[in-house]
Order: sequence, then structure tokens, then C-alpha cells
Amino acid sequence: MLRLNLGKPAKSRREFLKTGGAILGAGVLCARTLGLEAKPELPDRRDTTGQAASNAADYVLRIAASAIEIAPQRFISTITYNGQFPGPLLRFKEGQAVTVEIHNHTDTPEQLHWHGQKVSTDIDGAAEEGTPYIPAHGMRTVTFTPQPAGLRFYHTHNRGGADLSAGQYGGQVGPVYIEPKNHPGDYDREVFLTLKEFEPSLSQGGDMPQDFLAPVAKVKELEQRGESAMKASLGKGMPHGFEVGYRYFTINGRMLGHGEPVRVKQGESVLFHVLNGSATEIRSLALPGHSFKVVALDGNPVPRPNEVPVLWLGTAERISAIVRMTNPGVWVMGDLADDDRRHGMGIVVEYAGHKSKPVWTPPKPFRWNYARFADPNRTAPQPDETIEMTFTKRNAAQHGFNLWAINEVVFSPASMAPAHHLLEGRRYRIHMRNASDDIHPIHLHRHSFEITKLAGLATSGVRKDVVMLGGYQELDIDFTADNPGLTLFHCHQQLHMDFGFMTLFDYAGDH
Ligand SMILES: [Cu+2]
Repeated sequence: MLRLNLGKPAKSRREFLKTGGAILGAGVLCARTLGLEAKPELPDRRDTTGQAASNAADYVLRIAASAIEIAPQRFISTITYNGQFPGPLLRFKEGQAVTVEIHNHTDTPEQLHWHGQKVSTDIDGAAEEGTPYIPAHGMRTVTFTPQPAGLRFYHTHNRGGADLSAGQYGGQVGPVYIEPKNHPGDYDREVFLTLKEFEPSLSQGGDMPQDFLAPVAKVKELEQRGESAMKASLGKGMPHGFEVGYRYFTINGRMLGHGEPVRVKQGESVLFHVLNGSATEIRSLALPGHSFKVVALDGNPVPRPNEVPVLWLGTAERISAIVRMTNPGVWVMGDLADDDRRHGMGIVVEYAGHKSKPVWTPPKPFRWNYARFADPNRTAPQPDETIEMTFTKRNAAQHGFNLWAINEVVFSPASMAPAHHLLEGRRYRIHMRNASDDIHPIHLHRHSFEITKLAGLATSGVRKDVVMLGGYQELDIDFTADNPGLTLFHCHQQLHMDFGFMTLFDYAGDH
């Protein structure tokens, strides 16, 4: 029996159970292991390990090595939050302060990053910004006001480097839902899905999907630059740099067919909150015979909700989408990559009264375009300043690992001087140019940004905190400098961020 702790005090315990029911139904972990059915109410501020939480904590998270059962009798040993995968769903209320106690039962100092939230550098969970570590075998209590509303998440911000048991390669990922003050309410219930691979290994050259993004406008100059650099390094006898592959694929910690299905009724509308919790992979998701009405990207409502046959999510991206259950049967909701789906990347959707072998049929080819959800009648305001960034790859330059540079600077813990200086209140545009053939899920900490130009086409109204930039393409994002303090900007692909793909902003007056 796994020992798990949910760490929710009595006052909001019932609420957690209510909302947690949705994920349990979707097969996060069975109620047996969570002990939820047996003990619906906790007697006091203790988590289920019997350890007392201090007075003020609304939630307790415990970082520790544990076993998770991804299929019957198939156990993964990894670092988790509270002994489960994903970590417990933390439900916050927009604008209502919350206190979280984070215990670190490992030998490694930890950073817990509140991804997608507008918090201070002291809370954010990035050593580069100066957030204090949660000491090994120690703890840290953080109090902050959750914002903005919507689907966020928490994850470790430790570096993995060449160590594929560290960083986000393990099980340190959990969803956060910040309830908006006013609910849209056009659905019957919510289901949270966290997509995650386990047992990573290195290979030379990968098979990442490259051709699903739209619009496509490869920039000749970037392509020539990237290809000549690659040719030069291969010509010197260098192999391709390392990529990461995985043995097991899961949704909510269970391989396809081995968890509880998502149980639905004909006619109901289910709001899926999908989180790509992968360290390195881009994921897709389709449900045969159904479409997804995308209502939010990275937790932020989109100006133009729109139906799509497939969801695509770069590392750390989130999509909230409503599915109308109008096609009774038993279906596989899964990744388009046959290999990954066969190794677990999917979950069964089962209509009430139907029992049969789950059916998978691939959707028609479909390209993912953020602008589909944009506001067609709005033009983004002009920025006060534009920051130019070019991303380059140095093939296999460090012990077989690719190094990554922003404007020719490879970020390293030894050289962390902020490269860009912000003035509070100004609107900045980052003009990003990708001189590599990889897709990069680009992330800005502590701020939301607006996509303002996609492959040469102006767009407006889509606000995110991670965006995929296609190979040899250009992309503009705008943000308002409204949260002073050091601010990290990086590719969220763990292998890229760990090997240089990072930079820091600071604000005038920070020092
Ligand atoms: Cu990248």
C-alpha cells in the first residue's frame, strides 16, 4: 500500500473531494490508494501520513521518491508530489490568498515553480530569479494570491542536464485550477488530464512531429543558417545531438487501458482541462467521432472559442476544451502518434451502458493554428519597444548534447546577468526568430503574453504563457511589464533549457 498524503485541511477537504472526483473518475489514481472513500473527512490539520501540518497551510505538498503504478503490477520509481502522479489538483480561488507548505524529503534542494501565475520572484520557484530553494530534508511555506484564473500547474524547476532522473523527467508535475470569480458554466463537469511519459533514455536523433503547425512560413535566411551550421558539424564527424525518448506513456499516471475510463453520459458536455506535463515532448490528442471546442489556452479564455478535431500541446501548454458527448460507444482518446499511443498515451472514454473494446480511428490531417482562436476584429496595440531574439543550435557541442543560444549567448549558471532591462508599465514585443529545425515551446515566467504575429501574419487576443515556435519560423509575442523582479524566459523543452536556452529580464529599480 502506498502511503499518500493529500495535505488538505478539514475546512476545504469536502470541496477537494467534490472536485477531485472528476480526476478520480478519469483514473488519476484509484480511490483505494488515495484512501478517499474510507476517510472522507480528516479530523484535523493532518495529512494522511498522520504528520501534522502547521497552522496556516491550506495545502501540504511533500516531495519524495515513491512508487507509482502506471499499469497493474507495473511500478515506476520516481520523485513525486504526495506519492502520486500527477500531484494533487490544487484548486485555488482567484484573488484569495493561499498558503502552501512544501516539504522536501529528498537529498536535493528543490524549486517548485507556479507555472503561469503572476507571483513575486520569492514565490515563483526559479533559482535564476532568486527564489530560495526548499532545502533537502527541509521545508518552505509560501503564501501568495493566485492569479490569473484558469488552468495553471506546478512543477519542479530543477535542472536535469544529463541526469534523466532529475528535473521534470520524473513525476514532479501537478495541475492547478484557479477558479474565476465568474464561471462561464457551459458544461456539466470537468475532467483534468495530465499527459506524461516515464523512463526516459537518450538517443541520437528523434522523431518529433514537425509539420502540424500552421501557418507555415519558413524564413529562408534562418533555414540556410541552421542547415549550414548542421552541415558543418556533421562534416566534422559530429553525430546528431542527443534527444530523449521514453518507454512508457501515461494520462493521469496510467497507461492506456489500465486506468479508470472517463465515464460519460450521452448528451452531456465535459470540459477537459488538458496539461502537457512532459519534460520534452509535444503531444496531440484526439477523440474519434467527437470534436473539441477550445475555450481556453494556457488557462486564458480565448476570444473566439472554436471546434477542432485534434489538440496539439507543446511541453507545458494547457488547453481547456468542451466535448459534447453525442456519439455513444467506447472510444480511445489518444495521441496521434501510433507508437506513443500503443505504449500508453491515451485514456478510454466510455459512455454509460456501453461495454466493448475501445475504438481508435485517426482523424483527418489537421494543422494547429493559434490564430484560429484569435480576435479577428482587433489589432494589437503597438509596443513601446521590440526585443529581438534569434535562437541557434550548436549541434552536439557539449559531450554530445546540443547547446542552445539566444542571440549567441548560451545561458549558464555561471553567467546569469540579465540580458534585457524592462521599465514597469511598458509594453514589450519579443520578435523571435528560430534558426533551428526544432519546435520550441517558449515560456515567459510571471507574466502572460499575447501572440501578435504568427509566421508573418498579424494576430491578436490569444494570451498564453507558453507558445510553440516552429522550425525556421518567426513569432512575435507582446507583454506588459507589470510584475517587477527578475523574470526568466526559456524554452520549456527540458533538454533545451538545461543546455543554454534561457535568458533573464530585469526591471529598472530591481537592484
Ligand atoms: Cu526548445
